[in-house]
Order: sequence, then structure tokens, then C-alpha cells
Amino acid sequence: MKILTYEKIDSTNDEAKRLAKQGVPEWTVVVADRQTKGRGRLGRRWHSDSGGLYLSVILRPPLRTGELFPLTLLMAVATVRTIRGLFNLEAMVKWPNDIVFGGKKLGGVLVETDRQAVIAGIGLNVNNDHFPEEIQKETISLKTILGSKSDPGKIVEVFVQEAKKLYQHFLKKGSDLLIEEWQLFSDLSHPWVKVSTPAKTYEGRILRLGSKGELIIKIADGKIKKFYSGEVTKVR
Ligand code: BT5
Repeated sequence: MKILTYEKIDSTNDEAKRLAKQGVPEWTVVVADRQTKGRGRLGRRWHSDSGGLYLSVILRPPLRTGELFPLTLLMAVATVRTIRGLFNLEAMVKWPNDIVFGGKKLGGVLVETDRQAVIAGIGLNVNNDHFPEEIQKETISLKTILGSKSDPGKIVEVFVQEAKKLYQHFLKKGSDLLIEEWQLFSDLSHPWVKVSTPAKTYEGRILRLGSKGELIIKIADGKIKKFYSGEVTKVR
């Protein structure tokens, strides 16, 4: 495993893609202190000030495109394990790709594919604690929670160990353990949710996660629906 660190980069996912094209081995990790073009899903912006952790892992899993979804959950679970292990904080997951603390977003996962590799990107607010006005309320960083700075290098080290363990288990034995751990780390105390997809918004009750990591909801008219992407918000 090789960790490449940058003071500044456009996006660690883009750098990982460039490196994948050059044929670097699996588990090459790209880490940056800030990004100029950090992104989330659907082209959304990921605010990437200095002091945050921006990390991408290059993977070459022997899986078809349709089998990759659990990798998003895997990276989120590895991140939560890392935060809980290092800081004893009750970090949680929010389906499909958020890392949250006290209901606020602490980090996010963006898994992308291209012909050469699968790129798993993780953004985590570590020592950065300024966010744009419009997301300030829903956002948090480790520095705000802990009241002091943390060592991003240590977080990377533990994260990679956790992610590797989960990955090897997932490839050998499938996603059962991952899904179980996901449910354990997931705040399902408000199981009534809205799931918004680009096409439509549904309302219903979360039943569980399926074996591929899909969210299974009983929607208001009683039908069961499976989601592989979407935004989940609680219904009060
Ligand atoms: C995500 O997208 O949560 C995935 C974020 C992945 C970022 C990593 S950083 C390393 C790698 N390189 C990249 O270029 N990306 C990956 P999504 O679920 O679409 O959430 C995006 C939304 O989160 C935005 O629209 C904002 O509302 C909010 N947001 C933006 N920056 C944030 C931040 N630093 N902390 C918390 N929330 C943020």
C-alpha cells in the first residue's frame, strides 16, 4: 500500500483516476489537505478547506458494476469504525453515503468507477470548521466536537486498516456482516422517511437494508420499494 499526500489538489478522486490510468496497484491512497474541485454526488460541491481530510483509494475489485454498491456502505462503516476507535465518538451512518454526528454531517463517501478502477473517495471534516452559511447548520467537524485538533495522518492509517479488513471480508464472504454493522451504526429511531430521487419523492417506513445495500421501504400505499440511491430525510 502506498499513500500519496498532496498539500492541494483539484479532487483526490480525479488524481486517483489519473494514477489508475498509469496502472498503479490497488490500495494506492491519495490524500490531500485541501481540494479546489472537491465534489459530492450528482456534481454537487464538496467544501474542501485546508484542515479537512480528503482521501481516495484505488481499488480493482473482481466485481461487475451492479455489484459495487456495498463499497459505499463499506467505506462509510470503515470511517465510522475509525472515528469510534480513535475518538470514542458516537459517529453514525446515514444511508447511503453520509457520516453524521448528532444529526449533522461530518463526512461523505463518493464511489466512482472508470474503466481502470473503482475509486472510493472520503471527505471528513477534521480540523476545518468553517462552512458556507447555507450548510453551516447541518455540518460539523471533529475539531468542533472535540474542541481540539486531530492528526489526519493517524485517521488515514486507521481508516485504511479498517477498510482493508472489511474489503477482504466482503470479497470472500459477501455483504452480510457489512449490512449488519451498517444497521448497528445507523440511526433508525425515526424510521418514517422521505426518499427523494431525481424522478420522484416517496414517503414510507424503513424496513431494513437488503443484501446489496439497498434501502427497503414500505411506502405509504403499502408497496415495498427498493432504493439504490436517493436522499433520505426524516419525517417528523
Ligand atoms: C457526499 O456527497 O457526501 C460525498 C462527498 C465526498 C467527498 C470526497 S473528498 C475526497 C474525494 N474527492 C472528491 O472530489 N470527492 C470525494 P453528497 O451526498 O452529494 O453531499 C454533498 C452535499 O453535502 C453538498 O451539497 C452540501 O450540502 C454538503 N456538503 C458540502 N461540503 C460539505 C462538507 N465539507 N461537510 C459537510 N457537508 C458538506
